[in-house]
Amino acid sequence: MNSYALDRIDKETLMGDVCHLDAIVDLNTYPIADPGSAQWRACVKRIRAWLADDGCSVLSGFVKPDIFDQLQDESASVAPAAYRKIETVNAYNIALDAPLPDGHPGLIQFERGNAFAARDQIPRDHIIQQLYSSPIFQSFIAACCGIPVVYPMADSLAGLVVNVLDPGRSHPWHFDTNAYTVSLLTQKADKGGTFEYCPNIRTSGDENLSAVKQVVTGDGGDLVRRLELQLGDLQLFKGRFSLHRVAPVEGGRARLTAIFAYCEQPGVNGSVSRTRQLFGRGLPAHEVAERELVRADALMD
Ligand SMILES: O=C(O)CCC(=O)C(=O)O
Ligand SMILES: [Fe+2]
Repeated sequence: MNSYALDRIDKETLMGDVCHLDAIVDLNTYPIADPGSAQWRACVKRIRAWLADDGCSVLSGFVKPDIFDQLQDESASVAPAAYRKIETVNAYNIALDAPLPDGHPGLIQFERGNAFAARDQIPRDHIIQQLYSSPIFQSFIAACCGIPVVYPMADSLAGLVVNVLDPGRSHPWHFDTNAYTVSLLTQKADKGGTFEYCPNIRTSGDENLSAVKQVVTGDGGDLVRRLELQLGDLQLFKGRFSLHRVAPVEGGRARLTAIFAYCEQPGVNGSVSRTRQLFGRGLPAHEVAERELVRADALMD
């Protein structure tokens, strides 16, 4: 790895970035602003070990407690703008009439009740926008994922979203399109809204349909782990291989998470159909992406 890809960025930008991060991140516990230092390496090593073992790593108290109120208020302010459309889906997010053999877990259908506020609906000065765009944060994320560099998406909708789960709603069992997902809890539900996941239940070469079927039919048993995330916790998660869901939210308050989507190549946009499904609209850039879609693996979704 080169100097954590920061050599591409001028010094002034980096110093400004450190100042921003110092106001947001608990840099004593998570020394991300000092790339390559012994503390930074130790922190990255710990996170990579968790990810390899569990498919998930939670950085508790990543955000400083003195900005919890701001973090929560900001995401609560964009939540009303989220595109709300209750949909019927399957764990692979493929067409409900896709030809699948009898007994296939993709035939099990769920109600997807979460809604996404898109990046262009989140003010540029919000904490989550600053984190998403931070070169130092990106460099730390790349190292944790074991890749030389990550890029923010070119997509001005899907790159950064607030995932809104209103009371009574859930985000059902699914796999993500990205290998890694980075998210930050910005508002906790009063009750419910537990994150549940099955570490590395499939690989790029093996769908492991029987285990997936067990989980999606409610018989997951020991395959399922549960996480009670707290406000300000950063979560790194291997969502392409680990089936996961957010259980129904109870009480009077929505559960909110910021989801940071990064790619290994610059210039990536989502596909037209997925963009319309998630946000109820698309942009010209999505038409181009549709024609030039590059696949990273041969999995079905
Ligand atoms: O909001 C969460 O904690 C999980 C969201 C998720 O799984 C997703 O957006 O794919
Ligand atoms: Fe997901």
